[in-house]
Amino acid sequence: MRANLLLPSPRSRWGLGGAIGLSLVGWFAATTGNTQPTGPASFCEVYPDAPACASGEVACTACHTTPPSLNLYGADVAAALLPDQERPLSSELYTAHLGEALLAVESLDSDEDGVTNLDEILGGSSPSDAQSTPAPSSCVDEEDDGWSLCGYDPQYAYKKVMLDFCGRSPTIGERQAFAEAKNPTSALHNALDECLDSEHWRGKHGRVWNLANRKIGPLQAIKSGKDVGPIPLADYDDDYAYFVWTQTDGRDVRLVLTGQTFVSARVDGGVTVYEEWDRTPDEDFELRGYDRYQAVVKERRAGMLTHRWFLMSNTMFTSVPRTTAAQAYRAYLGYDIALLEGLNDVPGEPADYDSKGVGEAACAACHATLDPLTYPFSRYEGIGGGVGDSYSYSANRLNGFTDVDGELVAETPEAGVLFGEPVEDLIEWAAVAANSEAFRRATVLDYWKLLLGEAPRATEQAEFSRLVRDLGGDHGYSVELMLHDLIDMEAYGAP
Ligand SMILES: [Ca+2]
Ligand SMILES: [Ca+2]
Repeated sequence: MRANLLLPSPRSRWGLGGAIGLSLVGWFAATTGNTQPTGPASFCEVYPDAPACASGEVACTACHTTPPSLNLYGADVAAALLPDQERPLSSELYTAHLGEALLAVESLDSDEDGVTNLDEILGGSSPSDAQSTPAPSSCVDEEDDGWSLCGYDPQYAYKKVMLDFCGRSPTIGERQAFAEAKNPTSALHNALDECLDSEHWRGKHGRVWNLANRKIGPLQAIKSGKDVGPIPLADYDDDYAYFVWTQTDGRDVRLVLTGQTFVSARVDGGVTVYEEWDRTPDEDFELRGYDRYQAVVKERRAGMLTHRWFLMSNTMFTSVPRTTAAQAYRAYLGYDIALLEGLNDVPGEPADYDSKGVGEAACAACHATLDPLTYPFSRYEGIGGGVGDSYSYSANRLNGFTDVDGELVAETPEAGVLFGEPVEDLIEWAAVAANSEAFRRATVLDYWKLLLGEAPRATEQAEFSRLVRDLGGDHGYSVELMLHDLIDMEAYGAP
């Protein structure tokens, strides 16, 4: 029965199968074109400051049109890669020699637009598209209307802080006061502190709240609680409230993945109040009823990864919930496996406990990463189907799937592997994730894009990398401290 209860097209929104299948056919058929899963990471080891590497790994489109077809640059790289060696190359040879091939084609102009491949890579344009060339520096060092066009401008930064964080332009009086401030830096940071408390920034449906849209994937039709939909299954207001709470008031942003309490949001006199709460599943059931209660016991909670909405909308009816793990990897760590990002093969995987055929060559590359990434999620119930209550933790959950997925599914381990590191369960998975550079990078990138409208440019890589590093150091994982640093950066305050 479980496969028949369909929700409003969630498959098409969240389903990975199609995308992975398509990409992987390309990936593997492409061995003649010398493509391997290690390519994107190797590229970024050679060009760590390339804008295309802002997320840690370059997209496969750096070398491909649609895999397996190589683009102009990819074709030059392939030709320069051990040209005397028989094809297809082994992955060892490929990995060992890709760097040399990249260097060998740096001085070429693959797309004949007059700019060398190296200048294009570092300048953030495509070495394979003649229409794409590095943007000329917009900085002309002269004064114009009192604005410094090059370098950081406190007046400009102040106006931007007011707009970005308070949602309004400063009044004439405020601008005057800022211009006359003895210490513009501290005036700027005072303004930021005030605006960080504004409804525009941290209120219900404010900017931080909306930053969670892609992570949560709200669907009003199946929402429970306030603004209930026709088929109430879970209340994503829990997820939004929890997210905003982790991002504000100096809290440790790692709680997104590691916290074991919940948060509610209520609007009191026009101000959104976030309140942490901690109830057992039974207590929450008593208080909020079947369609809203959070069913995972405290010691098995891993922040937003075990919230009811997340399990409902991702795990749904599956035994080995790959979509859930893929969404966690993409939403919180910045790696989209469907785009062949963040691949770390685990030897012996995929074992294919649920008999989905993922061991076949066309699937194996992604699933050697994705499946061990997924096992720790397999003990959390989705929509019915297992052995316990929906959205709860059940150690022997997979026993409830042997009739559908075969006897072997019950052998699926709970232990898995994330970033090459073995983890016993989802609690350890979440800890490894929360302490990773990938998580810091994804967190900073969210705010960078929110405030600057795009990923870091070539010239901004150093500032971006500093924020990623300091979030785990000087900022003590506080988003607000990170933002205080961000508004001091040239990327933010140079008009
Ligand atoms: Ca070129
Ligand atoms: Ca170009």
